[in-house]
Amino acid sequence: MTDIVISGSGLYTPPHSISNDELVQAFNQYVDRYNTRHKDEIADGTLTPLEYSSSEFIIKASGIKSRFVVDKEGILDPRRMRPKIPERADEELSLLSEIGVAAAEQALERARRKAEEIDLVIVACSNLQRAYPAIAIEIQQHLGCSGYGYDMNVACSSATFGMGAAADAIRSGNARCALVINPEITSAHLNFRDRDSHFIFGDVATALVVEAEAGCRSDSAFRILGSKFKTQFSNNIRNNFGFMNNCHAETRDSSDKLFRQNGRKVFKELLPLVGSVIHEHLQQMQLQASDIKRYWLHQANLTMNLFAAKKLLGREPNEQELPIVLDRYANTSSAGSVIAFHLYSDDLQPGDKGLMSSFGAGYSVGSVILERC
Ligand code: CO8
Repeated sequence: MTDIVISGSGLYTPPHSISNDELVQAFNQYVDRYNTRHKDEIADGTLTPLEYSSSEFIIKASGIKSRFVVDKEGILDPRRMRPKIPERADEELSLLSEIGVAAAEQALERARRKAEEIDLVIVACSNLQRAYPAIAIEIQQHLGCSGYGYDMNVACSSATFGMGAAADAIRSGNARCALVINPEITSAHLNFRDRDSHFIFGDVATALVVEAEAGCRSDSAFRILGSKFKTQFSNNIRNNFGFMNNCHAETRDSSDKLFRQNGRKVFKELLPLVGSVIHEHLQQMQLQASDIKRYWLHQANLTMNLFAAKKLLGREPNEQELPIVLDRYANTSSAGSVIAFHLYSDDLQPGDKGLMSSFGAGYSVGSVILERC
């Protein structure tokens, strides 16, 4: 069977960072304004007042200290609480493509590939900015790639599922060299007025070049030893945004058309699923958890990652084994495990093994075992 490698990775980080204190200050100003505006209903008991958010809660519950965003001003304006992202003309490159291209160009350079050598572009992410034409085809055209491209969405697991799809396309002979791109403008799908979730997400884009090992020019490639995927339906992470919204003018802008979740239930239900998928994957590959030098896990919650790694290893993981980027990037949906891989893989030696795992809405879990070439 053809050996497939990740021959390069890329990361685009937006220019603005928002600290927990800045985010909480804007949220609390919004709360004050709301409670003042509705003081009569609150006084007569017909409306519950909104409660303050707190930086202490955010850091304790999630491990997140700050997040990068494409626009800071609009999010921190208590009268607006959403990013200011001007609409672009059809002739202009879309924002999702723009940040995807920035990550892709870096990945191509690391893989020592030219865009013309790419014959498959997969945009795999949670937050596609339009229905069609596919963002992947726009990027394909912009970069000058050949072959074909398509968008896919498996929420936070999109990156690993996208890598699997790219590897399958190369093995079957449909493609020779693929770009898997994860542009996430999560700030456009996040309800910054929701105390439970306003702190969770950040914007970013990542990209990977996936190709056959034979002919690979990169000196920092990772062989894909195997992958395992699992999905199981749940409503606990949900966003009802879609083209059917147009049929219901009354509810078109309601809060269920943005991200919402039952975080506690997600924690309880998803964690065992992640543990079992990774455990079974290691067993199938006849590997022990201790054979894995690095775990590039989905970056949603610090406690969750520490718990998952401890369960696998039977002891506390150290910082080298379990790199964390969510403290400064927050949850970047599909891109989280790829950021960890991009920033924390150069030091691994030939033969060292690492495991990338993403998990989230669906539910969905992806596990990919890699070996430094
Ligand atoms: N400030 C102060 N207090 C707060 C706040 C706040 N901001 N928010 C909640 N509280 C209070 C609550 O009211 C509650 O109070 P009480 O005990 O009196 O009822 C208390 O704090 C505890 O609240 P929770 O039980 O909600 O807190 P948790 O400890 O469970 O932490 C988390 C909440 C951080 C959400 C946690 O449950 C978590 O991380 N769960 C896992 C979530 C996860 O991994 N989700 C994956 C989603 S990502 C994905 O799949 C991609 C989707 C697509 C991306 C969309 C982009 C927008």
